[in-house]
Formats: sequence, C-alpha cells, structure tokens
Amino acid sequence: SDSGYNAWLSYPVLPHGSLYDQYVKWCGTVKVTEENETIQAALQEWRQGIESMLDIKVSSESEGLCIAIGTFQGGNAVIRSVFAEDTIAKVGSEGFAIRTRAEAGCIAIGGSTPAGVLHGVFHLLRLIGSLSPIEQLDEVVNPVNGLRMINHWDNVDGSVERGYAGRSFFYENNRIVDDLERIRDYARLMSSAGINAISINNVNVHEWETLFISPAYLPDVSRIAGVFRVYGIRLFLSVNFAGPMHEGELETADPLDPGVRQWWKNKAAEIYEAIPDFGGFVVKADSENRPGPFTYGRDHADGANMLAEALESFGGIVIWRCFVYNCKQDWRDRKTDRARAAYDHFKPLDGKFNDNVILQIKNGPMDFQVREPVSPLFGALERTNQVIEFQIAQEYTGQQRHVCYLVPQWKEVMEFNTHAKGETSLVKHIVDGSLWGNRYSGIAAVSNVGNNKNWTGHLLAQANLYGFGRLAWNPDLSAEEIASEWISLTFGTDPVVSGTISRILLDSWNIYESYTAPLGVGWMINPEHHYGPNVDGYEYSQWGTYHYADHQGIGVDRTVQTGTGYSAQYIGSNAEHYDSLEDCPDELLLFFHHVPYTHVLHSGKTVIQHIYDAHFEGAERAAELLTMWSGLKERLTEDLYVQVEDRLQEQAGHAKEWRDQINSYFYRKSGIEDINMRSIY
Ligand code: GCW
Repeated sequence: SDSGYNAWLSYPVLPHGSLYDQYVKWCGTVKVTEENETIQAALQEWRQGIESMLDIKVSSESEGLCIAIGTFQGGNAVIRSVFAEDTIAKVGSEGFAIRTRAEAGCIAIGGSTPAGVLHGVFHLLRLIGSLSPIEQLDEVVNPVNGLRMINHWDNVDGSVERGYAGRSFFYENNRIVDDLERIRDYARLMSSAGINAISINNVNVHEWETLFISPAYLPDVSRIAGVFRVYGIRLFLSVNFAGPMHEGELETADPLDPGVRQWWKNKAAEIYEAIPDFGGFVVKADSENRPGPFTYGRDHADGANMLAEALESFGGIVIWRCFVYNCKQDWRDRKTDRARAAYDHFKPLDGKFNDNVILQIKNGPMDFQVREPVSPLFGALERTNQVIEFQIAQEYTGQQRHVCYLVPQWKEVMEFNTHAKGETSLVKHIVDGSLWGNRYSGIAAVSNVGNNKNWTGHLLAQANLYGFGRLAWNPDLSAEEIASEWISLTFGTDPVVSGTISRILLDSWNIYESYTAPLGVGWMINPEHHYGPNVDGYEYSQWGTYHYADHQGIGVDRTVQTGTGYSAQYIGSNAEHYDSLEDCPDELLLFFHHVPYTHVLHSGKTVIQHIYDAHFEGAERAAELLTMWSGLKERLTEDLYVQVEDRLQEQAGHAKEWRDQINSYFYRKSGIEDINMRSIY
C-alpha cells in the first residue's frame, strides 16, 4: 500500500454494478485537442483516475461515447457544439461547465481557462469516486471564494513551525529541494481540493528566508512556482518587513522613506521578471516581535500600502495579517485584553488600505483555540478587503495525534451572523466579498502537511486539508458531505467503512473540546510546544492568555460594566447576548464571564459539575473512537488500519491525562465533590 501518500487521489477500485457499467460506457475514451500544460495535466489525471478506479485502459483513438475536455476557445469542436453561449458566459475564470450530451455522444467539460478545465476533470473524477450517476450532468460550477489559500509555516532549514507531520518537503539544509516530484503531487492534491494560492514560507521570516526575494533564492523559488502554475496555483512569499536593511543596503525600513519605497519597487520588478504570475506578499508585521511600521511611528496602512504600491502594476497583492497584540503583557494588569487587540488596531484603519491590500484575520480573537467566539473584526471593516484565516495544523487541537475534524468548527464560524449590514450578514458573505463588494476576498489557512509519508501524520487529519479546500471552494457544502467525499476518495465506497469513519470525524471536535479547557476559556496547555494539559501553563505569563481560576470561580470578565469591554466590539444583539450572563451561550461562558463554580448553565448543570461530567465523558468517548476503528480491521489495508489505530491509542491514553489533571485541579481549587463520586485525585 502507499501508506496514505496518494490521499484523496488514491482512486480506489470501484465495485461492479450498474454505476460501474455506466462509467465504463462513457469514460474509456477521451478527446483532447490542446497542448497546454494544464490541459495535459488534466488528461494525465483523467487517465490515472479512470484506469485505477475502473481498471480499464483509457484511449484517445476509439470511436463511441467519450469524455471531451478543453477550453471553449481551444478549438475542440465537440466542446463548442455542446455548450450554448449563455452557458459559456456563466463560466468564470476558474470554473467549468459539464454536460452529458447523448446526441453528441459525449460528456463535455469546458472551461474559459485551462485551470477551469482541470477543476472540471477533478470534479468528474470525484463524482465517479463517490458513486454518483453521470448520465444527466448539466451544470456550471464556479468557486465561491476568489482567494483559496494555503499558508506554509516552513523554514528553509527544513523545520516547520507548528508542523506535526515531519519536516518540510520544500526545503532541506537552507536550500530548496532539487527533486520536485513530491511538490508536484502536493500541487495535484491542492488543486483537486480547489486551492489556488500557496505561500511557501513561514510568516516568521528568518534570516535566510528574507533572501527568498533576492537572486540567491529567486531562481529556485521560480522552479516551485512553475510546478504550481501547471495546477492553477499562484505562489506567494512571506516577506520580512525589515528586508531593505537585511541586504545591507539601507539603514531604515520606514515605509514613508523614499529610498525604502524604491527598494521594494525594484524588488517587485526582479520578482516578476523571475515569476510573471507571482501572487504577492504575506506579511506578519509588528506581531510577536516581528519588525513592522510601528518602529518608525507609522501605522499598518502605511506599511501595507507601501508594499501594495510596489506590486500593483504587476497585478500582485499584499496579504497583511491582523494577528497583532501585546505579547509582553503583565499578567497583573486586568485591563489589557488580548482578545480586543486585532479590532482595536485595525478598525480605526478601515478604508485606509490600498485596493490591492487584503487583511488576513484569524477566525477568533485569540489564537485557534478549540472554542472561541468569531473575531469581531468580521463585520467591523466595511471598506477593506479581507480574508479569514483558519489553522488546519492542529496546534491547539491535538497536534495531529488526536483526531479533530475541524470542518464543523469552520462551518460554524462561516455561518455566524455579524449583523453588520442588515439582518443577515453572515461571515461567509463577508469572506466571499459579496456583502461589501470587495475587489479581493477569500479564505486562507495554515497548512498541516510535512514530509511524513501520509502528508499529515495522522491519516484522518487529511480530512481537514481536503475539507478546507472544498469549503473554500463552496462554503455551502456540509461537514457531512465533505467527510463522506473524503472517505470514498481515500478508502473506497464500502458503506461500513464510510459510516464508521464519518462518525469518528463528526464526533471528534466535540470530544476533543470536552476533555480539554472548559466552556470556551481556552489554553491550559504546556507552554511553547502547546501539547498536553497544564492548567496554569499560561496563567502567569506575558501572552495574555488567562483563566483566572481561584477557589470560588473561573473565567474572564469581558463585559462592559465590570470587565474589559470586549463584548462591545460585536454588533447589536451579538454584543448584548455575549455581555449578558443569562444569554451568553454555555460553550462560551468562561470566555465572556467570570462566574462561581456553582453558577448554573443553560444545560441545568453547575459549572463545576459540567467540568467533571464533560471530562469523564470526553475521555470515555475518546476510548470509544478506538473501539469503533477496531471494527474496520478486516476492511482496510493493514498499513492504513495500523497507523490510525496507533494514534487513537495514544489519544485514548492522553485524554485520561487531560481528564484527571483538569478534574483534579478544579476539585482541589473548589473543594466541591463530583455528585457521582467518580475518581478525582
Ligand atoms: O498560533 C501562534 C503560533 C505561532 C505563530 C503565530 C502566528 C507563526 O503559536 O507559532 O507564528 O500564531 O500566527 O503568527
């Protein structure tokens, strides 16, 4: 077996039956007339997928029913005859039209660009791989979000910041790798999931990576861009705001200094010389000790606009991150609230950014915790391009040792109603640009891949990578649909396998949440590496991450009257509900309120009893995941079975550790017994 390397492009053999016969009837012949490298990649993918799933040979010669693929302008007569002008007019630059036309003897996939055609081919392969009928196809499919981006936190020394799947497959020993085979397979996976933009280096740009935009590295960076280009993906780089000083040329990085502005303009010209379709820059500035405009008394708009000006004439964009907060906070200071920071920094700058700047906002106000409210910046920026940032890497959700399918969490965030413009103003409509009519918009996420054979360490963590791409393409897909697609494409269509894995995935977020930090308060993890329980791990630190537990109660008071006032960053009824002890949803109670352990939740339980119950149940349910998986032993290849079994074993044991540390901590603090008298230490 391939150990999971082929992931959702494994193309498992399909069961014989009427659908199989239908596929064989249509799919054995393919007609392509264009030489374009992206169209040729689509053809190659088609061959590989069909030959593997149907166990037949694909020919381009034979007569009879066929698949025709190509662009509308590409000279393929079949494509032209199948699609009407008004259909063609509906197909955007990355979308496609697909139609079964018995009269023409073909299923045609047409796009206005080669990338669109490629997406169409992946679409049909996905339909077949999940046993959908193909004899009545007639649809136009366009991606909902413009930017569908993956951010790598890879360093050129080969390490990956918050990487849980081995080392980087882009870099080794301060060089870009020679062999691009794995990167090509990665591009196939990303493209098939719908991704169209990838930044390849860490937002914390260190010494060597600062030179990625200089002649020392540009030729190699451009080799990677060439691989991505074939699959319709644009390459981006994270840049160091202090770059102009690093190459020893300038003594300042002040964004209003004419010399600095010229330096970036020259850089942009050099970059586009090497990579004509370069996407642009990702920037982490004045954040966690990274350099930025603050050093020169300038603001984020000054910084971002300078870079934007340099890229504008080449069609490039600046993606400026909003993860800006005081990371040197005094824990004794109860007024400073990290949750407030992004809004406080960026709301006043709304409307001040150039047209080709996009602000990248983390989904929550803190940092990718298992539970956080939605960032109040969504809804607050009416005249600024923005993308949402998720973290596929499971930094705070089990580090790809525990299973935690994050698509349901992302869905919840995307469906959140901000009330920013009229009654219904969902995050997904801010993110897709439709609410405010933005020039650029979309969705980005921190990657969870590395050089482990199966890409993601935990095989089931592949579902998050696939799911992110699919959700970025179409946020209306459900978490269930995405899970079920991923399972069929990866493991085949056995309904028992599908039922079990789907349940494991869909329960996993709730299970992880229940045995870790309670009721939205977050953290309680070991400092630095962030794995495993440590209730006070960040309690007396400078990072702004506190739970304030004492012998009477727990939680962060973020109300207007007595707390940090964070709740007022929301609009209308959201602000009211979060601010109110009565109306605040249970799962976020301790994010917004400090309450006694005896406070009664909407569920009817006291906070302390909720903590005990959730932790006992969570650990038990984690152990059941292993039992459920064991039922698949005879149905999966041994290699795939065993690698997940190992991880689920670790999770079951580790969930107990979480349970016992959290329960014991709160029992000792509160002195309140568990009403069920279970073992607490
Ligand atoms: O989640 C935190 C991580 C840092 C990361 C930072 C960020 C790249 O712990 O490792 O730095 O967020 O998003 O910039």
